[in-house]
Amino acid sequence: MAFYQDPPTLGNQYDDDRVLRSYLARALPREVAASITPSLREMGELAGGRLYQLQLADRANEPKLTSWDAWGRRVDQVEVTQLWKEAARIACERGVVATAYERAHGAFSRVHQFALAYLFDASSDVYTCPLAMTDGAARTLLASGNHALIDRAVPRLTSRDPAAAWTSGQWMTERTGGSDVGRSETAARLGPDGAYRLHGTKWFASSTTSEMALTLARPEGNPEGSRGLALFYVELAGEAGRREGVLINRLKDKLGTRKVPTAELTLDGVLATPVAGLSNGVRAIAPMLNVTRTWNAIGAIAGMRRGLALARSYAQSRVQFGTTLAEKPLHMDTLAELQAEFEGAFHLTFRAIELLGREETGSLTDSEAKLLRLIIPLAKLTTAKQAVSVLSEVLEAFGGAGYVEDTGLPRLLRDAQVLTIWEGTTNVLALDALRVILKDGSLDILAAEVARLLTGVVEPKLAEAETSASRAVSHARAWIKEMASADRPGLEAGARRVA
Ligand code: MFK
Ligand code: FAD
Repeated sequence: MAFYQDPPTLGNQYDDDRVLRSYLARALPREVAASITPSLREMGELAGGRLYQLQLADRANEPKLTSWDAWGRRVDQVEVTQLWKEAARIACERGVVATAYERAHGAFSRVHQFALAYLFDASSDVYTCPLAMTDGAARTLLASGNHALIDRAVPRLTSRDPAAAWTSGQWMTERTGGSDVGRSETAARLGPDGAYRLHGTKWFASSTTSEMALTLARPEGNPEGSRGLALFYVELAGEAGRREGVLINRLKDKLGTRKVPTAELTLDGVLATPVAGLSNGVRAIAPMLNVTRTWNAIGAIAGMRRGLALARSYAQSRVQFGTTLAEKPLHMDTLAELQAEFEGAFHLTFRAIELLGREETGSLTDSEAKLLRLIIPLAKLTTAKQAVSVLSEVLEAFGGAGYVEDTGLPRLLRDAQVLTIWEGTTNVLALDALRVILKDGSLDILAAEVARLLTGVVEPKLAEAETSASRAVSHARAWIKEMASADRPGLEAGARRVA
């Protein structure tokens, strides 16, 4: 009889996740852990079951842009895929954003919310992109103190009712630069009616179907550079769903994130409301950057975990040279090394999340606030790189099947590659981290954190880790000191190594 392989399978993605469950048992008070477990188990069931099956079935579909109707009217309608529609409903009803704002468990609500996001992400075809920006927009509006906008948008951004809920876009990048946002050319013109209208181009706008966006534009007469930009709120949920003043020029043809309708936009007089004054827009949007970068790390660890779950399943059934791959010492050593990368990334990410939750509930010390400011760019840049290399190995763990589209596996690597680019590239975040270190002295705080985490560790292997971690921090400190005194280009060139 001919031989056929079985595809890898997934179980309940919460029950199967030893790392998540043991972390939650350590990090949360017993009653909080008990209270959130049913919601996580339910999400784990969806992620390994119905949503995963739908994702596989929906694999070849992509979002579609219709620019004109049959009678020549410009319509710019984007139709997203079936999985995205289902993911939107599930995310809304299960509170994948809302949980953080309902704060049923105080500072621990961020851990609960991001645990939901982590379980949901890998079966969502990157629907976590609009969710990240929605979370970031809610956080940014709340930080702005603009009560009119907070009252109008935040209840919708954090709603659990799919009929009422909004998502948000984040329109920062222009053709002039996504890193150097200060070069943005979009102008904000004040009309005789006292309202601002925006004119310009946004070069990458991922959440094309969102009901609102936060964006940067330069009020006329403002100086060049990032301080001359202001943060604006744009509402897109028009009466008939028409986006007055926004043209979708085309959807990008991308390596990955193929289900995300990333568009090039022309802002042709869209109405916009200043969020926090008429300058210093980058400073005003910074809360959004920190939240979406945390989501990026969640995307990285969720992708690694999914790849490893599939590879472990495959290793149980694939037979080569007389035994399953699970019985091959070298194959299992290969997977173990990937698992170690994933677990390190997981704990770094959730440490940032714990601090974020405490920041939002006003219980951070000064030095923890500095640690959080440093740990977010470090977590984003580190986990993104890990995801690319781990998922490249995961594909190899399937042999040729890992390279074949209808297994659904190549998507894992393609979707990981963007994690190093959007929300600040590796270099930009390394420079951000370096600036924070130079300004806040947070390297000492990081060193104290490493020492705290490893205190009392008796296993010889981990004691070795403590020594090498402490040594790395000392090297970075000595090197920065040497470079900072004389050599700015040398200092910048080493930012990645420091990070
Ligand atoms: C599962 C996946 C989920 C993720 C989905 C995401 C979808 C993709 C969406 C995108 O990619 S959106 C576009 C994201 N774009 C970026 O991340 C921009 C990358 N570039 C940078 O981050 C640059 O470093 C930056 C634009 C911030 C440089 O701006 P400036 O104005 O030239 O630099 P500056 O002077 O460092 O920053 C201005 C102010 O903001 C300063 O405060 P002050 O005015 O009080 O001095 C900074 O301290 C503050 N700031 C900058 N970054 C901050 C911050 N504050 C807190 N946190 C930060 N991260
Ligand atoms: P550049 O800024 O030109 O960078 C090019 C290279 O130069 C990079 O390697 C970078 O690391 C390096 N570099 C830049 N400055 C320095 C420096 N000072 N020192 C050393 N190296 C440096 N943007 C949005 O605003 N909203 C979105 O919804 C959105 N969605 C996206 C979706 C996808 C799929 C992608 C790929 C991008 C999206 N972006 C979005 C844009 C993204 O944020 C930018 O592409 C990113 O910030 C980099 O900007 P850039 O493309 O202009 O590259």
